[in-house]
Amino acid sequence: MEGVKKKALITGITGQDGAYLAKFLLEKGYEVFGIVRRVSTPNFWRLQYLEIMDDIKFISADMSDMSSLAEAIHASNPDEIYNLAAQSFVGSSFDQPIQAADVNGLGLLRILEIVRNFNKNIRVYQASTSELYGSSVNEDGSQSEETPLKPNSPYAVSKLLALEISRVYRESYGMFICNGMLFNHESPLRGLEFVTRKITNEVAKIKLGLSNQLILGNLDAQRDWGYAKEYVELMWRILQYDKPEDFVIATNETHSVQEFVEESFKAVGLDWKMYVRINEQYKRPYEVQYLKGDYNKAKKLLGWEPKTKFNELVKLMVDADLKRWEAHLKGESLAWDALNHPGHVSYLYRKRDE
Ligand code: NAP
Ligand code: F7E
Repeated sequence: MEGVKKKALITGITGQDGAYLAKFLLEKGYEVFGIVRRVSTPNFWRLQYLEIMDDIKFISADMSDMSSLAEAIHASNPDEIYNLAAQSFVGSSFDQPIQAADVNGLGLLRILEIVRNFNKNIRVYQASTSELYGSSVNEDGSQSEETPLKPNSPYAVSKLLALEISRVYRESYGMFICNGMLFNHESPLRGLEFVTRKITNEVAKIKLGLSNQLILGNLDAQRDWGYAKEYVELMWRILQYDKPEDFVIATNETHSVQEFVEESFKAVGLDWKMYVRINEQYKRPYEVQYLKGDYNKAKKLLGWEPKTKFNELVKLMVDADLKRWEAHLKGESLAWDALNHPGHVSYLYRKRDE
């Protein structure tokens, strides 16, 4: 049976979406390869949390290093590539714009060049983003596949390069490349610097007496927040569709950061106004103020609809953070504790090992 398994290569496998996608594809019977870069503190906590570390074949590579990417693609010889690796924090992209362009924009171009020369039948999923819309909005107040793009951060510009070059390669070389225009999606595996997880983590600490304030920036920004675990299935469905196309994935609901704060404190029975402070440091030089995605195309062609509602998402995140901190207080050893990570991956897959 091993021989008939489909093979997927995931870049960004140690990130939120990469971890959930790896689990989803393993459950679908895929052989899953993931690229990991060398970092001084290993970052496998999400894969450990999902208990899939031993099921993945890791390959050492970096999005800014063409030869390591080529080795990863040649060694895994995948049917599908999911390009999720990115410098994904919009705030940091203002501090390191060139790195964002290199990793997020040129990174995809490197992959496309390798695929074009190696095997044009490999299907490629590109993690695109609602950040591309900037202040652009349809008359009905939503953003869809047709909405003009007006990126207003170095992050969004880097993702625009990836989007446009993927379309050029699709048309020029007949390659199967698809963009998922994903709106914000969150989970207990979300990085702590993103606003949702920053809020739920701090609310859990406040509830348990481990903190007494939550410092935020722009409370008025509105986002279309969905559940990451549901969104990774869409990445797969998009690549199984009979034509390479781009799809908006969203909930078609928008909520402000303040609403997220209110709902989180409500989940633990506290009054948010007692704890929330504003600091300019967390405001951005140029903000995306409002996002609400129209996912009708995905509903029609892929038969998809989001399931988890906003208040359910907030609650499941708050509950997960409460559980973590309660376990921490009991002195339990946790998979998401950075100090508990293995110092290395036990198995680095290389072509020359075959
Ligand atoms: P994430 O948690 O920040 O994960 C990013 C991943 O990229 C990590 O595995 C990271 O590795 C890897 N990476 C960063 N720089 C790299 C490099 N130079 N070489 C190799 N790997 C590198 O992001 P996410 O939330 O899962 O998002 C996945 C993708 O979807 C990203 O491309 C993001 O831009 C896009 N996206 C996300 C959302 C969202 O709401 N989550 C919405 C739209 C689009 P380390 O672990 O080593 O840092
Ligand atoms: O900010 C505001 C902030 O950093 C959301 C990435 O996954 O989704 C994500 O990008 C909003 C912004 O996500 C704080 O100004 C207020 O308006 O959680 P975020 P993001 O910038 O929307 C898109 C779709 C992606 O593609 C990205 O990869 O919240 N906000 N106060 C704050 N944000 C943060 N991080 N921290 C605050 O204290």
